[in-house]
Amino acid sequence: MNGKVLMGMTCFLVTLAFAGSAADLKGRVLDKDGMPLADAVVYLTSKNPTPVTPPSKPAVMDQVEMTFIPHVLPVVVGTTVEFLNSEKAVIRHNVFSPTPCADRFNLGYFLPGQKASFTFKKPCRAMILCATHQEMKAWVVVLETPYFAKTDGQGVYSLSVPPGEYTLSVWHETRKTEHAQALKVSANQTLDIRLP
Ligand SMILES: [Cu+2]
Repeated sequence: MNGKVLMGMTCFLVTLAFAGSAADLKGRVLDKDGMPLADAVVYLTSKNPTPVTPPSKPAVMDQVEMTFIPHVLPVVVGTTVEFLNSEKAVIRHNVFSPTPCADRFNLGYFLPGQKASFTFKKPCRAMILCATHQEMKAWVVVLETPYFAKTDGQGVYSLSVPPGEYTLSVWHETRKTEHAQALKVSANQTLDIRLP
């Protein structure tokens, strides 16, 4: 093996090693008073987007005691979401979305133990409603990036991302516009994000 080939291989291996090392990004999403915001979706996009691969198994949004669980479901484009009905009583749900990028789908009525599904083919902030229970509301946040996380009850998010330059965005149902800021990721870091 000559020196040139060896050097080429070494460069290739170093590149591989670098591409494989992801940095951990974590922190909290807070409102302007410093109170934590649950169910916010934090996601990173870049000029060279990473293609997304929908999961082979569907994502799940259940309905229990006339509540959608989870309240916010972030997925990548192409993901099929199964809507379940896990009511103990005989309660019919009729899941639909009034949102155009979710084709204003309407899954019709289904009973406990039955399910219906929809595949989200476009980036979307799809509002999910039930035609029979006006108080029921949820969101499917359809993203074009694999780098996202949802905040927990304490407003905490955590994700892993390859080093690089990104736009960090935050969606929250109470905000009309999404927060966006430039972010350079080079190592593990903690970042609290305040929404106006
Ligand atoms: Cu319902």
